[in-house]
Amino acid sequence: MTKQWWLAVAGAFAMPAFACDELTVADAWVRLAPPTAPVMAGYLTLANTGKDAVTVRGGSSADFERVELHNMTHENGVMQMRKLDAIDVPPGGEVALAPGGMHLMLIGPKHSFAAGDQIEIVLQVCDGQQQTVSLPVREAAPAAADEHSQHSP
Ligand SMILES: [Cu+2]
Repeated sequence: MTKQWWLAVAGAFAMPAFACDELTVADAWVRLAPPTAPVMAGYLTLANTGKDAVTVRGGSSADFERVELHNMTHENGVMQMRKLDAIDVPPGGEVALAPGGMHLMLIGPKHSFAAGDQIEIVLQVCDGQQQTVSLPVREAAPAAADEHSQHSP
């Protein structure tokens, strides 16, 4: 009886934490789209400074009908867009959602946006945890993410 009690306590402490580490977000932006555009694309780099992998399972925004995780791939010379169920950010690693690759697909804008607006997106991470990120609306990629900036003389 006593032994079982101790096992139960040990088990409780050994259980994986439901809370996972927060992701650090950089280079976040949403590409400005015409007011009639049915979707917009959001980009950001997710960095995990914790010891455990952090899984992003999706997102939502008050400004859109829904938010999906997407990936662009080249298949037989054709660009294809696929919905992802989740994106894993490994411990100590980072994952870039950037033009031409993975992105946040913002579906069904509820109003129009202008450059400089901030779009708040709630990411679903790990087991039901939420992390709110703010993405500024821009006409083009931030200079830091522009590969041409590396070619300056
Ligand atoms: Cu997409």
